[in-house]
Amino acid sequence: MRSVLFATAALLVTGVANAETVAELNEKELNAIDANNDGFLSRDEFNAFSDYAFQEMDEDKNGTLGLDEAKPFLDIKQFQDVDRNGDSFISRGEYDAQMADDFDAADKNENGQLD
Ligand SMILES: [Ca+2]
Ligand SMILES: [Ca+2]
Ligand SMILES: [Ca+2]
Repeated sequence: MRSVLFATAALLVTGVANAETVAELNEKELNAIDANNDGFLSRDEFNAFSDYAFQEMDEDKNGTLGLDEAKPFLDIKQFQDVDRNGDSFISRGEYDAQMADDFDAADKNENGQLD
């Protein structure tokens, strides 16, 4: 599966709609997430960014993403992929699991950071 939520998060922070994977993020987008500007995206930086993105999406601040909240960013298929227990809400746990999977998938050489 593609890095759906990461793309979503990238969209929120950078306003760039077509970055579908980490690999497609350009230098400017990466810099927005790379807090210490070392040119690498560490897991901590990724988690901070992911937390920010969740809170931006969770408009009613109830700690889950409903279909209405996710609709601007995910199509129904993507939503269902992330909603692992099928209750029509993306919980924080489901979101974090997806983001962790996205990070692992993007970290091809498994050095704990994206470069
Ligand atoms: Ca960094
Ligand atoms: Ca919500
Ligand atoms: Ca769910």
